[in-house]
Amino acid sequence: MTDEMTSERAMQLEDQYGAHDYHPLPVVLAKGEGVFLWDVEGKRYYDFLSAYSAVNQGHCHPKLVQAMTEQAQTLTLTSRAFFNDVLGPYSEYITKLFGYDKMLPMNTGAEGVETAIKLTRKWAYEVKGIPENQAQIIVCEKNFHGRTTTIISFSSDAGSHNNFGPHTPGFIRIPYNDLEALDEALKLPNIAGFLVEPIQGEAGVYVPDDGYLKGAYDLCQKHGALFIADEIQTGIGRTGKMLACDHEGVKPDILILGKALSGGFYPISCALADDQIMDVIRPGQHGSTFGGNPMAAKIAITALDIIKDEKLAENAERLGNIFRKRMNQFITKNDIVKSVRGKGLLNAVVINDTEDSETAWNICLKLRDNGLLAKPTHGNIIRFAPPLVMTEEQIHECCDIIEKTISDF
Ligand code: IF1
Repeated sequence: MTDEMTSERAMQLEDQYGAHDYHPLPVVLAKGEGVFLWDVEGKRYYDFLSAYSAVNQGHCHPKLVQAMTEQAQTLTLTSRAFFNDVLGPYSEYITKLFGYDKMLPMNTGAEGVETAIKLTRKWAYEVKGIPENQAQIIVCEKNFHGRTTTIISFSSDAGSHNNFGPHTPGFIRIPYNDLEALDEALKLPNIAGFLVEPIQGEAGVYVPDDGYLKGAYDLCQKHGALFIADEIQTGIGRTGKMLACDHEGVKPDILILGKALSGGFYPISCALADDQIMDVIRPGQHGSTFGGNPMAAKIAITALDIIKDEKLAENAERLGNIFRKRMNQFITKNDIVKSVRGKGLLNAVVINDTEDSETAWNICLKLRDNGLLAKPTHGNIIRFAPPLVMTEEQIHECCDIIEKTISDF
């Protein structure tokens, strides 16, 4: 009989037997439902991280529980060595929903990004005619696209990058939100594409100037390079539209989705593109054991249906405006919060302290005590990203908690 589980015991076990690749906020969660989480001792919290925007539909959404349970009792995995009866309908559904000829199913977000990189390089050699092994992909300073060896090769974050070499070549880093820099880089030889987050999440919810995405897209078109949008965190309703690119009417050449594509039930990602790009991949040139499995396909269809049926993008737009309005009013009444930024329900509050300070962390500890879970992205930036199923009454209650916590700080 294992000992009674307590928060203390859970943290001790994880510390002793788990790699220390994270520094979690000291809270141990045991149950989730909608916008709420409960810890081992039964204390309830508002979730303002949504598992980094993977739980846009709310924790344990009943329709996703039902879809996963039914498929789990029917057929979970065949591998792509054979066909299954769900991948086809899912492929049709998602390509028509986002307006692309084809989709390539993977699992984690990083695998979705790696797929986009491989598609871009192969397209560069076989369609654009760039000399073999010379393709360059432009990325941004402070990017976050995942943790694989190739992806961290172009990270500007020392902790993600250092001592994981030798690094994969073929990437050029430019400043984010800088069309001049992009235009200059696109003039360099052998440019295959530009990989960008429509809003930089981990960097601290950096929202680019209005027109940046459209300007970047147009520059890529002008120079014959692919515009590749990583909507793994900003997509699926999070920023108040189905995609963050929708705010500027931009349709990426390659669209990468993940996280909330599964509503937090299962790692599901994909890359979408039209035939001229997607058809460079021939049988046996890419794939994954779990990619496109029938359970993932069923969950993804349901997860997307929920976003549409419950109008969660519209809800995110409306509640995000209320949140930023409240925070901007609060800023005038205290000197700890410097600014608030974001789109829809992807927001961050900038604390009036240095990037290496503990202030944001300490505020998050107090928020936890007051029943709201959030996590700093840097020493002075706290991300606030609740599930998109929140109500207006709840967002006001959460603003009350945030304002009271910071005022008492
Ligand atoms: C961690 C945050 C980090 C992502 C974008 C691809 C991926 C992510 C825009 C990779 C993943 C997660 C990973 C997690 C923390 C979180 C994160 F920005 F969301 F906060 F790290 F930057 N593109 N983001 O945000 O997707 O392979 O994880 O499924 O690694 O610490 P993944």
